[in-house]
Amino acid sequence: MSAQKKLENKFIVIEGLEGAGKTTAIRYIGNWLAEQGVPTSKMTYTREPGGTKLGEYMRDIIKMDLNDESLDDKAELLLMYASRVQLVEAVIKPALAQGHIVIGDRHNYSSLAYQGGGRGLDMHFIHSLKQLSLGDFKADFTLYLDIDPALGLQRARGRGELDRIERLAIDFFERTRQVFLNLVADDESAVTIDASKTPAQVEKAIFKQLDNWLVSLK
Ligand code: Z5A
Repeated sequence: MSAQKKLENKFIVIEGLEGAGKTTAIRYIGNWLAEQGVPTSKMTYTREPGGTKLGEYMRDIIKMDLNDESLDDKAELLLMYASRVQLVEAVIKPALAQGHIVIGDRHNYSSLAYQGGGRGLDMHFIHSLKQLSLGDFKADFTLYLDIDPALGLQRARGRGELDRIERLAIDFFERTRQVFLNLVADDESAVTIDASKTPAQVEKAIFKQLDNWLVSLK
């Protein structure tokens, strides 16, 4: 079977802390897919929160700074899921059904890591919410870009002002990172990439992991 055929209907997700280089890595994934003969017309890119008209409104709310009212942690989680369900049902599933490869900038791991690890919300609650709203739907392959939070935030800072979540204390991101690492360790369809390396080294590592994954596909 050709590589292109094997890759049809696959959902690849990139995860990581801010400044890990997800945006950059997504370009590398697109280049790798093109090398496998996948036409760009068969690649669908998504981001979370967001990726749909309604989801982008929710993203604005999530990032919004309200001086006189703070977003409750559970409300934040529910907004992440509202945005995700809208994206999965309106964009991701239809694209996969048409044989597209979907490349997602963040997905379910982010809620477990940020809202579960960072905010300290109950993991069972998040797992139940995921199961109730999306059932067994999950990424076929997850690339987690691992970075020391201090370095990630330094990179993010170089790009402009930090948002509401990015301004949280460093231990929030340490807890978030730990959950990401635990999730990858327990998931055979997920790998860790050392994102502290140079862009060229990160690109090489991503290509290598994608090559290995492709070989494993039937
Ligand atoms: N969030 C959540 O809490 N729960 C959820 O369920 C979901 C999300 C889905 C989304 O913000 C926020 O929502 C995020 C998590 C939370 N909040 N925080 N904090 P976002 O989408 O706006 O932000 P992001 O996902 O964190 O993306 P980012 O900040 O743009 O990071 P990035 O895409 O990983 O980084 P980048 O833009 O590719 O790179 C950052 C800079 O580093 C840039 O100048 C690059 O040129 C540079 N860079 C990239 N790679 C390298 C290497 N290898 N070396 C040196 N410099 C590099």
